[in-house]
Amino acid sequence: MNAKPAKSDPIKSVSLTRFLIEEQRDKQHINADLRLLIEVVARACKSISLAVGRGALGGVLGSAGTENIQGEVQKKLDVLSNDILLEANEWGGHLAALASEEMDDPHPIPHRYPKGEYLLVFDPLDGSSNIDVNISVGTIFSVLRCPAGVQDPDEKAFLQPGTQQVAAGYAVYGSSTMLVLTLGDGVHAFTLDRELGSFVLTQRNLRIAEDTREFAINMSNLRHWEAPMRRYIEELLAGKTGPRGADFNMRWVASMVADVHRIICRGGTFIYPLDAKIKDKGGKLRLLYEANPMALIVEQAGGMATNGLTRILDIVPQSLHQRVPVFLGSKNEIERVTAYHREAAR
Ligand code: P6P
Repeated sequence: MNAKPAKSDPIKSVSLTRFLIEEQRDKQHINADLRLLIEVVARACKSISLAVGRGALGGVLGSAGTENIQGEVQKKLDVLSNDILLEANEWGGHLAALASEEMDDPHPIPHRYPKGEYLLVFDPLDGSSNIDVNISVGTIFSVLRCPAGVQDPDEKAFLQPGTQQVAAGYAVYGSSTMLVLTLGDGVHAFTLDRELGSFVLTQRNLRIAEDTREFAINMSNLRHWEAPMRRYIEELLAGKTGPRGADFNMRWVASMVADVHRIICRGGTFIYPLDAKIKDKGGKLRLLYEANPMALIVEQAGGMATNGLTRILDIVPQSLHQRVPVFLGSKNEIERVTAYHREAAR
């Protein structure tokens, strides 16, 4: 007799709504506005998951024929995901402004709606180069408080170090759609129950193993890397007979959300270092809506996140779309590769 697939028992299972109410009422970790913000973002991610999941049937694959401030060709789903998040968050009264990878400047809350105390900054669809080939993509978001007394937040209001984040999370649109969230007290994962139409808590307090034998990096850039980066990777590639005395495995999805999710689930490192090609830009990944939210999540799960020299969350942003090198994941490996960079810098 085949075992029946375990259905999520709606009585025993904890929905995202119930989890957030308990975080607000029982633990006073969040207030009603932040609870509403997270629920609204989660609902928007459900809509994005539907659009992504339609693939070629949804008529939204391929290029939108426009470029964003990054100089990247926008996919139709980039623009659609951005619009979904804007529309979902404008009217609730919980935000003072929004900012996005896909928009040059912050998006003000229309005057017809009340404003709130929070700023939301997001990458609406990270890894979008993978959409047309059906590889996992995701949404990354970060929540900051609007500085006191600022009525009309401009770019400057967003330029806060990552330690100021009150929440951060990502949705990964993979074989299942998951929402991974931190409110500053651990990292928790929710899986979208498509029949119930709601996110159900499936893992509490995720922890990243301090040691790992798995690394994620785009090896095609090896010839462009700085010496400490080449030293670190060459030691991993040398395996058992090399200085590390162990064999290592490599992954690279080219969707930060997918690579980070794997690390949250089973350990590992994700590295996008400075290289000669992107040195003048300061790096590949964006600080405010990729590096910072992922760094908060990784640290909350017991991992580490640096730019090769200093803690990512301590960096004071100079501009909305600022880029940084990213080294994150299993603590002992990130400590080692960061030590190599600091040694070289001395
Ligand atoms: P490369 C996707 O465009 C992204 O911003 C991250 O999600 C991903 O990790 C990285 O860029 C991939 O970069 O140079 O390997 O295409």
